[in-house]
Amino acid sequence: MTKPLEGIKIIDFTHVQAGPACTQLLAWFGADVIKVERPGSGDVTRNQLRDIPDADALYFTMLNSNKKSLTLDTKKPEGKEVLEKLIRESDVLVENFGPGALDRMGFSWERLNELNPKMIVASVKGFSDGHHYDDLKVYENVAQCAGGAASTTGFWDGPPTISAAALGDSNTGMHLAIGILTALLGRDKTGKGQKVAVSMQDSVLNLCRVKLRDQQRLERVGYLEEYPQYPHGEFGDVVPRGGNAGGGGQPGWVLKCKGWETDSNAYIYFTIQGHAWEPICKALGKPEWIDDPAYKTAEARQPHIFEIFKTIEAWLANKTKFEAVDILRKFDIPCAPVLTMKELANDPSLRASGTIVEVPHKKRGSYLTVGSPIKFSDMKPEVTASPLLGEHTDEVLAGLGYSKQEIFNLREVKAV
Ligand code: CAO
Repeated sequence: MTKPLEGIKIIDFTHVQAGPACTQLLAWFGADVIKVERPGSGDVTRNQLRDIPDADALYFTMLNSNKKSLTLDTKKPEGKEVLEKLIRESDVLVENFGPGALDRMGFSWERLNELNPKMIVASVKGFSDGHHYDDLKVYENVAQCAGGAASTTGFWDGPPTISAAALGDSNTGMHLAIGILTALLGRDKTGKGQKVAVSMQDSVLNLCRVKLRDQQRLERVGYLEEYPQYPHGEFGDVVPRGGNAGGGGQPGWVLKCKGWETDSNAYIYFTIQGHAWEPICKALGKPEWIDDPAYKTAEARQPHIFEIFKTIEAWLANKTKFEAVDILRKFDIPCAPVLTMKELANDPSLRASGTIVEVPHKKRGSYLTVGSPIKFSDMKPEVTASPLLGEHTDEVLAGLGYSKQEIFNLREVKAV
């Protein structure tokens, strides 16, 4: 089958993580993504945290698969001219420069819309347009702090904490991809392009939706019954950090398994789902808890939830995290081992599903990456290597009608 986004041409003016994650996703699904990079240096991540001296860093290769690379100095008049040609025949331009950079380059939304009224112009910024911080440059952890994730992550007696998941970067890229696809569908109806903007703060906050729920509940009733602070601790006037408590109505915690003394990941996440209480008691060998009024309901259990978790940990003491889950799954208890990156990298199920893929690369040899987390019945997105810097410059320029001599001339003035 032809891929659904085949025929959609995207100018990928992105760098670092938030923008590249978006355009990589669109490339997996068939879009022709041309990454425009500064001659000589390219995306800064090509050089960041290198593990092989002369080869593109994994930071770059894992966020730029399936793309083409065109080097172009868009501050030089010759480079601007090439970009204008590209804009005239592209469907989407995606960028995540610092505030105002595209305008300073001479490509404001008005200008882009004038050059190609059908083009969708998609941007990531740290804060939304008009926000009182909209002049700030933003990286991942800054966004996690600005979007409410840091103040609500971690333990109550520790500082605000950053998640390892890229809530500010890749998450914002995924939001932008949804915006772009929506605008493409819109264009089918109206014939017009539009500007799509996503801020990192908004994208983080969107994922912290339940914490805004909790803020309102706290203001109304003064406590949050599913947090570890309830009923013995104190609540202030802001949503506290809840450690490893469940975010919904199901209490849960990270519990020690056999070997935790030496293995920092010998843990499972255990959820006490209300209707699973009976199977939990059976699995733990505590049938007497099933009808005991002190344990029978979620409300009754909450005051001594940590005593219950301790009992479960005693049960787990002679079971590895994998053995424990193998027993608990038979009782339909929502749980999972705490998996390390090493375990995930070697997980046969993730390899089989295409979620972890091995990609051959011209300079690096093979490397592992995360493939499409979205699965389709009629398409298996194939991951191909990220491009070398400027690998497709000649091909893209020839496609725009430039002759060999003209390409040579562009090289002479260092525009490509
Ligand atoms: N040719 C010539 N110039 C180019 C170019 C090209 N091909 N590509 C980029 N540039 C220039 C831009 O025009 C800009 O120049 P000016 O600042 O002189 O106008 C400059 O390179 C890029 O600026 P920047 O602000 O984007 O880069 P930075 O390294 O200073 O900041 C970042 C990086 C990520 C903080 C900033 O881009 C940003 O805030 N982006 C929006 C939020 C975002 O996406 N952050 C997530 C990054 S992932 O962690």
